[in-house]
Amino acid sequence: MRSQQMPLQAPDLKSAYNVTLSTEAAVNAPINQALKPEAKIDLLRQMIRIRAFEEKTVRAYQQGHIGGFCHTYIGQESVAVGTVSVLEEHDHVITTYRDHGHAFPMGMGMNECMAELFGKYTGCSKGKGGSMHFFAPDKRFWGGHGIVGGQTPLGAGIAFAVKYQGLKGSCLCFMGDGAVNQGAYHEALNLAALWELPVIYVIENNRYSMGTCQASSSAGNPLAKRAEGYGMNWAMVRGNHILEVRAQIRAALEYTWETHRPMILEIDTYRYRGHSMSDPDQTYRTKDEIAAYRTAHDPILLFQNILKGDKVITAEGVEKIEEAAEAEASTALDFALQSPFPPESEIKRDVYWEEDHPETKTSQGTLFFN
Ligand SMILES: Cc1ncc(C[n+]2csc(CCOP(=O)(O)OP(=O)(O)O)c2C)c(N)n1
Ligand SMILES: [Mg+2]
Repeated sequence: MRSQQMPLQAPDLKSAYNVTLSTEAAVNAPINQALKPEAKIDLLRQMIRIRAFEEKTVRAYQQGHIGGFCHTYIGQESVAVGTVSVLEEHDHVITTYRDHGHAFPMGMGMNECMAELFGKYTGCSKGKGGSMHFFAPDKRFWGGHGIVGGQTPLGAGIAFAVKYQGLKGSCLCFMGDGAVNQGAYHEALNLAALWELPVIYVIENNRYSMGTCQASSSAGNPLAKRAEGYGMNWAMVRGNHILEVRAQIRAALEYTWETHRPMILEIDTYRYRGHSMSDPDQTYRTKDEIAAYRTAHDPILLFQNILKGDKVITAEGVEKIEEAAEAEASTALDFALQSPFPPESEIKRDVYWEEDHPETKTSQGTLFFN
């Protein structure tokens, strides 16, 4: 049976694409067993860098340096870092507006990202995209999308391109739990299943969307089980454990590379701050709930403790990583502060292809209003 979720068991990883792995099976997966101590430390470093960047971001926002929407990823770091760490050269990533955490593992730098937040010309989208539009197509990172679910058909399109070019690759299309009811997502699932596209929809289920929780907004649980309606495989992942994320994503990748079929992974995770910087987050959950999660399940602390227990790193080693990440984020802050804003003459550039390339214009009508 292709489309059923199997019970928890120690699986043969080659066929584990429709199995929720036990922690033990995930930790012992070949992809994790192959990790050298330095590579494990690097996973920890990447998570700490994201958090250091975002803690600076929060303060900069509160000080009025950042305008518009801004959504932090604090608490979810193991998902992006774990996922990206098992990608191969023809795999692509596309995500939501909560994109800071995916950008760095995909190879973007703190300077270009901080400058983008500040609306500066040195930003990755020349200061015209902001927090929701970190982009690096040259690194196979396709952004940063502000419309809930808007990236899901694009993810199918990227997967189509990979398959069309005959490459062994997949598209990892990240989305929130609040995106599962968008029509575009279901249209994308239908085409992905029908055309057998190597796309993995990764639902980062942080339990809340905007001002509401999953139980109040979405019918059916688990959300990934909806895959069965499209004849697709699905699996659940405990997202705060980076090794579990790595093992399960890798199994899904191998499945999509081999079969070209799509699947859905639902990753249980948690964000510590409100939906966005303008969401005070006091109406739908308690501070105690956040504190309890943070104490018992924080992905960085969890992995740090595993590495300390295995004598891969010492407390001093962790401190050094934290200091380096803090220094890198401070440098990015200075870079952003000192960078210029885009000139007014650039305001319409890089928005519509036809505006920048009038010789190729085929449509009539108005692109910009005066
Ligand atoms: C089509 C559309 N509808 C509404 C919004 C406003 N909006 C932005 S994020 C969001 C909630 C999304 O929650 P979820 O998918 O769980 O992601 P999270 O923010 O938790 O990462 C809403 C309703 C939007 N951006 N796009
Ligand atoms: Mg959510």
